Amino acid sequence: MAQKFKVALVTGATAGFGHAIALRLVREGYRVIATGRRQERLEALAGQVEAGRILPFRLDMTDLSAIRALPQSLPQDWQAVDVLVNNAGLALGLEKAWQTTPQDWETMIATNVTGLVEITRALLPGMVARNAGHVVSLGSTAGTYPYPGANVYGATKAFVDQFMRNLRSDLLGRQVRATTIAPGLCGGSEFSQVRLGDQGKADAVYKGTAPLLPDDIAETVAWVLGLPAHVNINHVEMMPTCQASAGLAVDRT
Ligand code: NDP
Ligand code: 8X3
Repeated sequence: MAQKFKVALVTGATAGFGHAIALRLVREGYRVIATGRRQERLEALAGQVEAGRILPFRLDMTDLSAIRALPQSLPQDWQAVDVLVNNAGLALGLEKAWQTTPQDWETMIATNVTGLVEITRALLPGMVARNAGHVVSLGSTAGTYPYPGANVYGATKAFVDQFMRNLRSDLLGRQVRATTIAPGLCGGSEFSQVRLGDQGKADAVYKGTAPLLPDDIAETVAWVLGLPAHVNINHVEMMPTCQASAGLAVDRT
């Protein structure tokens, strides 16, 4: 089994996109290292597939020593990670910039930016040495289109997009690919519950809409990974049909 399947590491696999991506990549023929803070969710995920196809691996994206210890802290036959899916991330609050808390900003930056670059830095040398690999990161339409209350969250996602584009530059001449997937409104995950801290408010975000779903994101990840090795998708922006950019705002007071 060990050598038969390529290895993918998916961060934030305890819920939402990451959970769907992990299951999809098993179907695509990968062994998947599923990470997140909630160990019981990781165990339950592994229990959904054939033994040995998902390795539950508890990892807090704000724990820089644990991230830097990768991949040596993985079991030996899981250390050659072919695909990294940088999915773990969060938004906290929708307050205006002067009303938010510095702690919320720090948490978003620590998780969406610092954790993401650190795990990429930890796993890239192996990919470059093997001259094979693919890093897929979750950006967001919030990284391109500003909206009130997106302040630091949107900025973290803009960072992700530019970081991935710069990786492409560094990786020129290597068989290691880099892709950002930037979704818009997506339901079926814990994103809005985490952001707003209230299930009722979270449900209201999706009321009357047909949002993207985690399986749509997983499908897109499978697509970019499955393309021939000479094809690198740099950036995928995706929205549900019910969403479009809303234009510029004007204050007429
Ligand atoms: P969920 O809240 O459903 O899932 C987030 C995942 O990130 C969980 O598995 C959570 O695991 C993990 N996570 C959060 N903080 C940490 C941490 N400190 N250490 C380790 N893992 C962490 O959200 P989604 O699935 O919707 O979002 C996934 C990604 O997609 C995020 O980066 C998000 O910004 C992005 N995105 C989401 C959109 C949406 O509308 N839903 C649209 C565009 C982008 P645990 O709590 O167990 O640690
Ligand atoms: C999540 C999409 O529009 O809530 O990144 O910022 S949005």
